[in-house]
Amino acid sequence: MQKHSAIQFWGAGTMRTFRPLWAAEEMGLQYTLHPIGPRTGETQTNEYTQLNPKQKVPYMQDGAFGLSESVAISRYLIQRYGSDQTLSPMQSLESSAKEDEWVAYVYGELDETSLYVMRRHGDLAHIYGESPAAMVAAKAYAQKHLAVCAEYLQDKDFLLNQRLGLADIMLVSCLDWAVHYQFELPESLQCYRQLHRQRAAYRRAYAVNYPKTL
Ligand SMILES: N[C@@H](CCC(=O)N[C@@H](CS)C(=O)NCC(=O)O)C(=O)O
Repeated sequence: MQKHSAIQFWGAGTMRTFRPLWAAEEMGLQYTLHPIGPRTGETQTNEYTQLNPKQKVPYMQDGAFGLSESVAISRYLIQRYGSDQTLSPMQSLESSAKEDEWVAYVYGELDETSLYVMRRHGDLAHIYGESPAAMVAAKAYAQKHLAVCAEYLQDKDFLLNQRLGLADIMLVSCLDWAVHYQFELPESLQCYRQLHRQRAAYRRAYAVNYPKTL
């Protein structure tokens, strides 16, 4: 276990908070987790707002360096602490661009445009309003893009370079979210998801992020 006890994470219990925890576990990083929840009032305190004015989780500090956004935090950790043995930063402009392509696609189309829209108008309808039409459209939109991922992953275990990377962390976390919302995944995505859920680091991060579900 590497010693990086200066790393602190805030936030637990959602797919966004899971991503940096999974990356950290893959790299054997030591960290302190403040498992605050998004709608518990804990993100609204003065102390937390000073750290992250967005009042959202996840948030990370590595020493004096603070960062929000699940993608940015996960990428920072990989760039700073990754290695060939664990998660490694992309080595060329082209591979980095390919990773960006997948990460932007999964985050933009599956997370924000589909699953989070379903969350806003489903679980969080008391805040954002009921919208059955938005729910139906978001689900259909997710299915379209899950089919694109499924086709690509017919003959692959990883999105890029035959090894786990940020793009996989993004996609697996969205697949977990989709399954939680009762999506029936195409077969190749079911196989891909099951493969990665067996990883020891995934399981450790899951136990830390969702202690109440175990
Ligand atoms: N784009 C951000 C989204 C963060 C986000 O929306 N987090 C939710 C929990 S999943 C949150 O903190 N919600 C509280 C709120 O909106 O008040 C990321 O990927 O980290």
